[in-house]
Amino acid sequence: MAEEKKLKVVKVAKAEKAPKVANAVEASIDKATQEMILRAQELGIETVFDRAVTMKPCNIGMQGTCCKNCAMGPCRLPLPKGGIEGEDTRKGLCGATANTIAARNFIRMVAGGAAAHSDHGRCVAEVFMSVARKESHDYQIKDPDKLLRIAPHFDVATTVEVDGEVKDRELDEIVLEVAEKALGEWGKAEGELYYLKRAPEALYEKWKKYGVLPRNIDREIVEIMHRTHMGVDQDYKNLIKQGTRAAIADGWGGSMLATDLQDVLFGKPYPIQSEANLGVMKEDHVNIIVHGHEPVLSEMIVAAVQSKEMVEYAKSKGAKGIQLSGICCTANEILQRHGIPPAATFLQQELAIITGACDAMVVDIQCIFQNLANVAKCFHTKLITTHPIAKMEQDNVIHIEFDEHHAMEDATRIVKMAIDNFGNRGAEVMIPRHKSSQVAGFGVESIEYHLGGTFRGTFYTLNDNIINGRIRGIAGVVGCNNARTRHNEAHIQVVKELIKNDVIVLTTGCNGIACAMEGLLTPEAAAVYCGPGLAEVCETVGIPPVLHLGSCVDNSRILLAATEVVKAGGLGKDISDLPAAGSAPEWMSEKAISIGHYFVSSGVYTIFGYMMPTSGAPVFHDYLSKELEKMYGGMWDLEPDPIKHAQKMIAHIDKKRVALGIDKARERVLMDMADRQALEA
Ligand code: BF8
Repeated sequence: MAEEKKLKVVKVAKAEKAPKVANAVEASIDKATQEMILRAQELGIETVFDRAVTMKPCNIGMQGTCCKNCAMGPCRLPLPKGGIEGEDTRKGLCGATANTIAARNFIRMVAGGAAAHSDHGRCVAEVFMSVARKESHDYQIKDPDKLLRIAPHFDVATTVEVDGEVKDRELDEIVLEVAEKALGEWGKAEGELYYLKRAPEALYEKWKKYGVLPRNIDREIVEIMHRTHMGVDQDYKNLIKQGTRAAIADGWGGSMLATDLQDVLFGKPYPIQSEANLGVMKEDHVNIIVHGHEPVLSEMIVAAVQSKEMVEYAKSKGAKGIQLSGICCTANEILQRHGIPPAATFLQQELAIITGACDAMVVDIQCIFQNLANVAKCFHTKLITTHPIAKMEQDNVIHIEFDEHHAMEDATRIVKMAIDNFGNRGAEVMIPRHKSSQVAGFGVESIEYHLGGTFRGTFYTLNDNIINGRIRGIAGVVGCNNARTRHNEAHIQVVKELIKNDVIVLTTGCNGIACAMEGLLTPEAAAVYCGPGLAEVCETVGIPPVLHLGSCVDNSRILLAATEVVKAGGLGKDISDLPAAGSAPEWMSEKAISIGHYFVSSGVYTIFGYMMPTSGAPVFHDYLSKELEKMYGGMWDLEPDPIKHAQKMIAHIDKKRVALGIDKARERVLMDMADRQALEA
C-alpha cells in the first residue's frame, strides 16, 4: 500500500550534474536527521531540506524593505551594494521611507507573534473558565498551590476575614475570580495588564515613562495593524513604540498567562527524565505523535494513551504498546509535565512520518508544515488536524475538532484511530536509532528549590554563585530551526561555547529539543562541556548546565526567573543590570521576533543568528540597538557566526559584571546579606 501511494508524490528533481536535493551532512549536524534526509531522497520524497536548495529567499524581503501594504505596490527599496552615501532618498509610491517600511514590517511580525502566543493563551484561559464554571469535567485544577501563587497578581484575595478571624477562601471562588480577571486581559476597556507589576519596579517605571504599558492584549495587536495600514504611522520611532507595547503584552501578558494557567490546570513542571530524537519511536508500538503548541489537547491524549483500555486495545491489534512522542512546543509541554519524549524539532517534522512508523500525527496550531499532508500520502500515516483555526486543504487530512467539553472522548477517538491504523503500515519502516537522555522540566519554582533549597526557597544561591564568579552569567538561548542554516549547528555551538565559559543556559522551544538531542540536558554534561566554575555548581546541586524551561510561551518563565534574581539581591535593581543575555541562533518565526522584542524591552541584550529583517533600513536597524538600549537597557544584535555570537553574549555579560563591581570576584566567597547590601550601594 505504501509502495502504491508513494508514486503520487512529487519526486525530487534528479538532474545529472548537480542534483537539486539537499546534502544531508550539510543540512544537519544530527545523525538521525541526516539518515532520514537520505532515506527521504531514496524514496523520492521531497522535504524542507530539499526545498531550501531549490528555492532561494527574496533578498529585498530579507532586508525588510518591501512594502505590500497597498495595491500601488509592492514597493521594493533594496539597499544599494556598498550602502548609502549621503541622504537616503529611497521611497515608495506614497513616499514611505525605508525606515517606515522596515519598521512597519517589523512590528507586523511582532503582531503576528504576539497574536499567536496570546491566542494560545486565550484558548487556555477559556478552558480554565469552563473548569471554573464546572462545565468541562475532563480538566481539573491540578495545581492549587500555583493558583494561590498567581491569584494575588490579579488582586484576587486568597483569604477572607470572618468574625475577625482570617480564613482561607474557597478554592472554587478563587478559580472563578482568577478566570474572569485573566480572560479580561484580552479585551478590558480600561487600565493596564495586571502582570506588568510582576516586573522589577525599575523596569515598570521605564515602561511607564516611555508610554508603552499595554492596555489589553488584543488592542495592542489591533493597533499595530491600524498603524501599519497605508497612510497612517510614518515615524519609525513611533511605530516601534507600538511594537514594544504589543511585545510586552505578549511576554508579560498572553504568554505569561498561558504558562500560568497551564501550570494551574496541568501542574507546574518539576525536573523529569526523558529522551529525545527520532529514535524514541518504537517499531513494535503504535506511534502517535502530537505536534503544535497548545497542551489542552495533548494532555488528554497523554491520559488516553496511558489508559488500560487503550493499551489493551493496542495489544489486541498486535502492538506491544503505545509510544507517544511530540514535535515542537507541544513536545515541550508534555515533556515537562509527563516526561513524554520529543521525537523531533521543527525541521524534522516530515522525517517523523518518513520513518514509516508514525500511525497518527495529531496537530493543532503553529509551526506545522502543510507539506506534512503530502508526505503522509506516501505512507499509512493518519494526519489529523484538531483546531478550528488550523485546517489543511489536502484531502487526505482528517479533521477532528477538539472541544474541551468532551475532551477525553475526542482524545480517545484519535488514539483509537491510530491503533486501528497500526496494521496498515507498509514494509518500509526505518526508525533511526539515535536518541539521547535528558532531564527537563525546570521552572521558576524548581530552580528556586534546586538552587535555593527549601530552607532558603529563593534565588540566593544562584546569585551568590554569580557574584563569586563560579557562574559568569545567565543566558536564555531559545527558538526555532531555520532551513536556511544547518539544522541545530548554531544552537549547539552557541550553547557549548556559553557553558564552556561558565555561563548557565536557560532554554526553551526547539533549542531545548536540540540541546536534549545533543545530550546537554543531563547533569553529566557538566563535567564534559562546562568551565570549572559552572561544572562545580552543577555537580554540587545535581543539575544540568542547560536548564529546560519548556515551550516558547514559557519564555515568560525566563522573564520571571530574571526578576527573581533581581529580587534576591546583589545584582542590581533591574533585569538590565544582570550579567545576562538572550539568543535565538536559528530563529525563523514571527513569534521569535515578538519574543526577542519583549526581551529587549525588558532590558535584555538579545542577539539573533541568521539575519535581521531590518538590514535594508540602516537607521531603523541601528535604532533597535543603540537607542532602545538607552531607554530599556536591552538591545537587539545580530551575529550569524555561532562562536562570535556566543562571545558577544559573554562580552555583554562581562560588561555587566564590571558595572556591578563583581568582575574580580572569582575567589570562592559565599556572600551574606551584608555583602550583598554593600554591593547594592
Ligand atoms: O513556539 S521554537 S520552530 S516550535 S516558533 Fe516553532 Fe520556533 Fe520551534 Fe514552538 Ni517557538
